[in-house]
Amino acid sequence: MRRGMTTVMDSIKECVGKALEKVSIVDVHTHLFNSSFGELLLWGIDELLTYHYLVAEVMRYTDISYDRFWSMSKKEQAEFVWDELFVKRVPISEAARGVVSVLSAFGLDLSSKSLDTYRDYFSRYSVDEYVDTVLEMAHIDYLVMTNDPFDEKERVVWDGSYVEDRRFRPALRLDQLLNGWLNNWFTLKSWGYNVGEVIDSDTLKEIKRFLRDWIKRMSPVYMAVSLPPSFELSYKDPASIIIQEAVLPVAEEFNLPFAMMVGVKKLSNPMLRLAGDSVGKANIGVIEYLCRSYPHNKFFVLMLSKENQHELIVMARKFRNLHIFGCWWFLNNPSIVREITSERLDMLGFSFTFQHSDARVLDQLIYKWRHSKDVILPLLIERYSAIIRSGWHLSEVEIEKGVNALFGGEFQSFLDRRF
Ligand code: FIX
Ligand code: ZN
Repeated sequence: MRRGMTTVMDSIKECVGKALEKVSIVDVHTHLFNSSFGELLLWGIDELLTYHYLVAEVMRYTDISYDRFWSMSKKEQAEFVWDELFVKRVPISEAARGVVSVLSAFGLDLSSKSLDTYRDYFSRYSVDEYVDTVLEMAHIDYLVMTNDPFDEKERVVWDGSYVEDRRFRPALRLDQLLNGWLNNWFTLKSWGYNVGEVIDSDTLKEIKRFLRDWIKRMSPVYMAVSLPPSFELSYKDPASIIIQEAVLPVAEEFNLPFAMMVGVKKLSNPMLRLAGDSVGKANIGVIEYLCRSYPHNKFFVLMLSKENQHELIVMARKFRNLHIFGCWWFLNNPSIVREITSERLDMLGFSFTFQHSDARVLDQLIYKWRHSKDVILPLLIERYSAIIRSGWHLSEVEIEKGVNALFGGEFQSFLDRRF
């Protein structure tokens, strides 16, 4: 790219655009399932419209009771959302625009605003055809599921009908074990693990056996937990004890990252159910202490509060066993993705994972990645232009390599490292 500066800038735009179009994406955190999990895999227009982000948004425009909304069928809820957010108003919020992006990607006529026409279109696909189509359209190499052994519907699949699909990799989710110990220790006992409510050395030994059993069964990419903003390390807190005395030792044994998703205030508004969670600033000192005290463990972290982002990026500079990822949930809006990603590029170069989808509905992969690429395109053009202005000689291959790193390549390297 050694031509005159103007053509160089034009060719950077073209090269970055091409690299973003062709990159094969690793989606490091989703709530999707492969088709062997049956109805747990959500897809299609009615699931798109009843995504909990849109439920929270639609309830702001109405005074119907929450019970009245929840008493509607999925189809009626979808029609209610469609009418309020797409017929009566322009769908300009990120989650609403996402539905528009999906419908456009399939070339559907949006001027008709006919929900039944869209339903009819999607009804022509079998689930496996639709999985292939969506993963192809979104350029997904593989995605990581969220797998909870305590979820009855899911455990049945693991006990029998699970069929591996390399495009859907498991993650062992530990919220019920860690945050729900007092309610769930007896379930663990009923499964044959000789645990007691008091977390003594014998119970810790059995918790480790449970973890090893599920790691051998699932071959997870990582173990994960979502933690409240109030989470602190304390030998009075079951989650804190089990993390330090069981999860981290077993994670190190299998060289698995421990994913900590920090800052979710569960059920701020319980009437909204899954849509009722909110956010709080967490104590970055917890991440700092764990990364420093467990140098042979790998920590895969995202935080939900915008106020935590700067200090998390600085912490990632201090600890190579900390890999930060994604613009999570309330952060996954262009204005904030732009700000967070700019600072990460400035301070971490390529040593982070730009984004994840957190998709709950298969079709969302199409819009979440399209929208994210639209945000990062100008940021990368600006940085590559700046490095050329500073005198660097840049090749097309180097641009592609950088994009690959940010879309899962550096994550894969982090998985392979043993500290
Ligand atoms: O804990 C999590 O994995 C969160 O991402 C979810 O609980 C949340 O509902 C979500 O899907 C956010 O995007
Ligand atoms: Zn999630």
